[in-house]
Amino acid sequence: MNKKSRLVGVLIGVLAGLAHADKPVYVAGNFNGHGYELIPTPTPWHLAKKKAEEKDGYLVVITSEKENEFITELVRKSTNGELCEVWIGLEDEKSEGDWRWINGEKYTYNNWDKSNPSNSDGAENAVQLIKTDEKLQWNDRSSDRRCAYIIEYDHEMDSNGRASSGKTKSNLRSTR
Ligand SMILES: [Ca+2]
Ligand SMILES: [Ca+2]
Repeated sequence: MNKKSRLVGVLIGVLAGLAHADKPVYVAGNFNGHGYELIPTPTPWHLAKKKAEEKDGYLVVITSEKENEFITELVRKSTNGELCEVWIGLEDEKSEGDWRWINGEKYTYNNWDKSNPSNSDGAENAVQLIKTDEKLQWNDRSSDRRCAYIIEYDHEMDSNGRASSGKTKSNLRSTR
C-alpha cells in the first residue's frame, strides 16, 4: 500500500466513524408546500414550542401517513440512518386524553406506539417521536424532558435550507 492509498484508508475510517455518530444534526426540508427543520439541541417541550413560535413556525403537526413518512426520513437524515427522540406539537395538558395539535388542526391521524399514550405517573402531556422496530412512533412524555424538536412552517424553506419566515420573505421582496 503506498502512502496515498494509506491516507485514503485513514480518511475513509474517519468518515465511517462520523457516520456512526448517533447525535442528531440540523437538517431541513420541504414537503407539500411546508418547510421543516430539525433542531438537534435537547430542549424541554414548552421551550421548544416557544422557540418555534419566535421563528413564526410551530412544533411539527403530523396529520397524514405521507407526512409521517417524510418526517421519518428527515429524522434519519439528521442521525445518519438512526432514529431518535423528537418533540412534536401534540399535547393533552388542558384535559387528560384530549389530544390537541398546537396549530388547531383536527386530531384524526395518529401513530401511537402500542403501549402509549400511557400518561405514566399522571404527568405525560406532551408527545415525542420514539424509535420502535425501525419505525418512529408516538409516546406521551413529561414535557420537562429535553429532546430535539422539529419546527414546521406554512411555507417552504429557502434554497439555502434556512427558515424563510413570512417576514423574511417580504423583506426579500422589498430588497432591490
Ligand atoms: Ca396526559
Ligand atoms: Ca408514555
